[in-house]
Amino acid sequence: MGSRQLTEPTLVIATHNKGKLVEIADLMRPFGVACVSAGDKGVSEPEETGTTFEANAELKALHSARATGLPALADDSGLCVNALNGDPGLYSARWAGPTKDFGLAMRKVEDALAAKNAKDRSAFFVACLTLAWPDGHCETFRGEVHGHVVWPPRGDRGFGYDPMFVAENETITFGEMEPGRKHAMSHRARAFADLVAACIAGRRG
Ligand code: ITT
Repeated sequence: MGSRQLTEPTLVIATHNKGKLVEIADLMRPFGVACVSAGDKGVSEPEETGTTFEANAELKALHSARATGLPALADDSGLCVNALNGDPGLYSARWAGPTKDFGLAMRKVEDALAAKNAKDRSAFFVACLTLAWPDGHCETFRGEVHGHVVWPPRGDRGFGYDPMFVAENETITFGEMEPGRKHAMSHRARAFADLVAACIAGRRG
């Protein structure tokens, strides 16, 4: 059976993270779908109780879809560092603490690597995107981008852990990269390309 198509004119972007919101709005722009954020719709942030990126993306998308009566797109993502057994992973947002201080979160990653005297600095970003409808139907897509983490962080573009991540075959961090170039290779862009092919293809223009 094929994937459900997004035919509605308006989509809720089910995130309270400004950096993600900007990226998802950029990626959606060519498809002529009006995007509103969950925050603008007054939707609360659900508790992320899932044990996988997929489960958390579905829980967030369904929460917004049911609260608004509109289809909703959520992203659950994180940075997985191999020498740290995949941490901060699902807890990437939580490592930044209540003030969402990603300088602190990046320092925690570096300190954890130093504590292990780790030589392996390989890491990857994961993004799971779920498109959910108010009737409970979900379509979920996963994207990854592999690379390594550097210290000190470099660049003030992007968000979150971008200043410490260098993708394979690149020399600059995502924090130094022009946004269009990040969108050509990121975990989020890869998941998004599959979502478009499955659920939005044909809508462009
Ligand atoms: P929502 O749940 O409201 O979407 P959040 O920030 O809590 O926002 P997550 O639970 O998915 O989102 O946490 C993922 C964290 O991983 C996020 O806060 C970022 O710091 C980090 N992250 C995800 N994608 C990233 C990217 O492209 N660049 C840098 N950091 C990223």
